[in-house]
Amino acid sequence: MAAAQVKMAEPQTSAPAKHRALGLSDEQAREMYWLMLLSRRLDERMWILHRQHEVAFHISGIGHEAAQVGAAYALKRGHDWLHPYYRDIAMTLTLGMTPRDLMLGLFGKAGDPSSGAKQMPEHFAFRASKIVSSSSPVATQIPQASGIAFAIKYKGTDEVVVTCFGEGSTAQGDFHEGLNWAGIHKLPVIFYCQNNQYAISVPQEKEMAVKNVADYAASYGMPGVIVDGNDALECFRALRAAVARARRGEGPTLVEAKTYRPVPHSSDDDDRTYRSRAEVEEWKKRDPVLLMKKYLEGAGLLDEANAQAYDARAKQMVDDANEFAKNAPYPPGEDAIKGVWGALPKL
Ligand SMILES: Cc1ncc(C[n+]2csc(CCOP(=O)(O)OP(=O)(O)O)c2C)c(N)n1
Ligand SMILES: [Mg+2]
Repeated sequence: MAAAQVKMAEPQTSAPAKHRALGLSDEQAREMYWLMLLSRRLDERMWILHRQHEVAFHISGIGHEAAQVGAAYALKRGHDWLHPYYRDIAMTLTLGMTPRDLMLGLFGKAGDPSSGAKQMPEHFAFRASKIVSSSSPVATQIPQASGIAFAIKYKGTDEVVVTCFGEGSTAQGDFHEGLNWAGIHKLPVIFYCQNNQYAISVPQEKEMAVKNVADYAASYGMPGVIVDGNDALECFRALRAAVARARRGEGPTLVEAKTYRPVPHSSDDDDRTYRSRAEVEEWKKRDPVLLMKKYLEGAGLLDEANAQAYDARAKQMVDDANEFAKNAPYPPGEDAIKGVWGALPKL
């Protein structure tokens, strides 16, 4: 099965009926934009907080907002599972985490729902939305997601699992083992690669010998789909189809969203050492938040006054989350052993 080729869209001109043809209401299309914008503003603040030495580390989802909001829209919140990776800020916001939740994690304060401030920032987890905590070694979430999908199949429910990772992570054995297992057992899991073309400083051609991550799907007996990762509606379309296939019991899908990371890999990276400013500027023309805004304007669903109101509301929520987390207490020292070894019998 060869990967389906999808043409990368030019900066989007209006296609007003596209979201309705996908079964999305005008309100839902606007909400997708809102979540992308909120994620962007929150993420920008997190960078600033790092540069002000308020927090120790940040790893960003900037540029991935369309890929994430589009995909999260295809899931039933609280019913389906997400085994995320560290860029999934917009995905976790869409599935019900709040800016306060995410800021508590960034500051490492008490009440951080991801890990009670034990993990590094952006190691998301949120029990109410079935968002599973991941480890730092990349790709470990992939076979674990297949394991969850195996349990779902064993229990006979109609839940599905989405797991996210970058294209560099496909160089790990875990990726291949996870897909192989899911392919053999026709498990209800979607492998969602957010291909931003780099693994820190390593470009894609030094990560893999094939052109597309989706090309690997054929080896594991599942469809491989390529989608424009800067187009939220296209990502929704691809994930919705993959989720429906998984729910029907037909097995896994590998979806590759082609996108770009216009910021450094993390707060501790200087991307000027491995890529040109011209390349970054070229991709900024296809900024997913701007593309979605243009789409809504073309569809007559957003004007300048609405857009400014959205921005003001996002800033207010980010300010609130920032203050809330900054002023929150650190967890007491004894919490370090809670939820880790605490449940084990004393030796
Ligand atoms: C097994 C392992 N090797 C190396 C690292 C260090 N590391 C953290 S993120 C990363 C890049 C991963 O690239 P990709 O999978 O493309 O995701 P992206 O960060 O580009 O979204 C690396 C090498 C790690 N966390 N785990
Ligand atoms: Mg990458």
